[in-house]
Amino acid sequence: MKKALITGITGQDGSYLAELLLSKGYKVYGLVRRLSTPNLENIKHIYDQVQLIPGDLLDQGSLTDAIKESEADEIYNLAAQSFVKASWSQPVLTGEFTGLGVTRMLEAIRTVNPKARFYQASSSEMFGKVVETPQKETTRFHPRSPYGVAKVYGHYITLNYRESYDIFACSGILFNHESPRRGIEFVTRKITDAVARISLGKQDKLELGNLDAKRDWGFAGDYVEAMWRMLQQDKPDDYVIATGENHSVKEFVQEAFKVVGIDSWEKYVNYDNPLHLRPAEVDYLIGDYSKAKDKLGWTPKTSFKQLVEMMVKADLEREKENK
Ligand code: NAP
Ligand code: F7E
Repeated sequence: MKKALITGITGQDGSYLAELLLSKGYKVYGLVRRLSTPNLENIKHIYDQVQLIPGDLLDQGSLTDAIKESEADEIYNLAAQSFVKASWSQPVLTGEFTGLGVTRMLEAIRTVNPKARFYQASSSEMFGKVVETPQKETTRFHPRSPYGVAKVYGHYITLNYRESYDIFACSGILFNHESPRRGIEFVTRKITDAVARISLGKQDKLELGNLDAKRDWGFAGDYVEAMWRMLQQDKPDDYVIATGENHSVKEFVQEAFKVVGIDSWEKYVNYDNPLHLRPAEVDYLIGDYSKAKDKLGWTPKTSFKQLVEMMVKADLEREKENK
């Protein structure tokens, strides 16, 4: 039986990846940090099938112990401070978790089990102020936030451990991916939850920032399959994972309101709210996933329309239950 360790198992991607690996017969371990109130909502349905190990990306000893205890063949580093906006108010913490945390994981692998395969969650935020369109593995990085900068560091330290120590280390450069398990502060969930609440008469207005930014949005459930495929190859490499299609935040809003039968979305939405604008914006992202298609045989399965509908319907169900 293969063994896998997932950092960030309680997050959106960690929970979908855990489901996928369990379905493939893996023994799944998840690293969880200590919180005063445990955050296990995303994994409550598989809680008794996974083994949780306490640890924190800030604490080298706990990472070393987790790799020893799990004896993992595959290690997926999904944990991070992942909210771009928060990275301006907590830039040092973001650097510690999202940047140096990767080095701590790689050091733990190097000292405990350098034969383990490693996946690093890199991000399209590394392209930031894009220098070419669509963005691919060879596109030069120009990050626009402390988060993006920390991810560039994580990306290159992963490459460096591959070249220095021959560790099987891969980076997936994933474009935005969403789901009903997306954190509520990210724009897609914020919109779908508000649309559900507005249609049920529980909320009047939705406050947003910049509606013109364009993102290449896919479904998280499709993207974790690509992570797993990267670690099954003969050689470690880096891959862009995307849909090859992008939409503006405004289009996402329109599509979400359509799901509940509201065409006049403008009545319910305030935008350019300074609270939700960023010191530097990433205006336009669209990924070229042809390398992943050729080498991994991976393609996205869920369309933009299906994704929006899935998220609005899940929030409607949730909001009906939370009377
Ligand atoms: P997420 O939902 O925000 O999950 C982040 C996870 O990291 C949570 O389980 C969180 O645990 C954990 N974590 C945070 N700080 C930690 C620490 N110091 N020690 C241990 N665990 C810690 O993120 P996601 O959307 O699933 O994304 C997964 C990864 O992919 C992240 O690295 C993200 O930056 C990257 N990424 C995401 C996207 C996207 O569109 N979703 C695109 C590209 C890259 P708690 O439950 O305790 O908070
Ligand atoms: O913003 C605009 C905002 O916070 C998307 C993370 O998973 O994907 C994610 O980062 C866009 C931006 O995601 C609001 O200005 C407008 O242009 O949902 P987001 P993100 O910043 O793209 C990348 C790939 C990651 O790696 C990250 O971990 O939407 N926007 N109004 C807003 N955004 C938010 N959050 N809230 C608003 O009210």
